[in-house]
Amino acid sequence: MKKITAFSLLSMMAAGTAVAQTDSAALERFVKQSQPLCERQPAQQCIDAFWTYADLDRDNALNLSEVQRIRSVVELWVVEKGKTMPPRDRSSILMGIMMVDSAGLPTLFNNYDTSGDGKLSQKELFADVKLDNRPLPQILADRNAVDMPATKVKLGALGPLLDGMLTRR
Ligand SMILES: [Ca+2]
Repeated sequence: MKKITAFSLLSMMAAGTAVAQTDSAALERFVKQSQPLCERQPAQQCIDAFWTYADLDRDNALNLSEVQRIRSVVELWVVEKGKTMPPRDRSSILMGIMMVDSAGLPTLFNNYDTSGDGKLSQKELFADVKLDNRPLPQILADRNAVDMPATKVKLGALGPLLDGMLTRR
């Protein structure tokens, strides 16, 4: 009896690892496919690609567990890629995860979920960004396209960091 329990525990753990590695591989594919699209195509295409990747239950919105999953998968992916990733990219992603964790992902989620229905729509996520036909990174770097005061409020504890990041550009 004990053996069966240990075995099923082991296989559960193995299954868990397999799922995690598949998740990380899926993220790798998503990043590779979306990078050229996000750099060159109108922002909406990049957002739609992200949504297709992130919205697991296909209800057109992201719930907290979908967002938490992305956070975990990104961490796993960075750890797995390890030294094959440029150190600067690696440390900025890990720094991002640390910042999100210190602010608290559920808190950030609730700040963006302005309707309070537990789901994040594209509209809510980009409520403070004036999207146009430029690629998303260009829009996000444009102070006139991003409502900074509103974004700072939503980022809460991370708000002050936004100034630092912008002055470094
Ligand atoms: Ca969803």
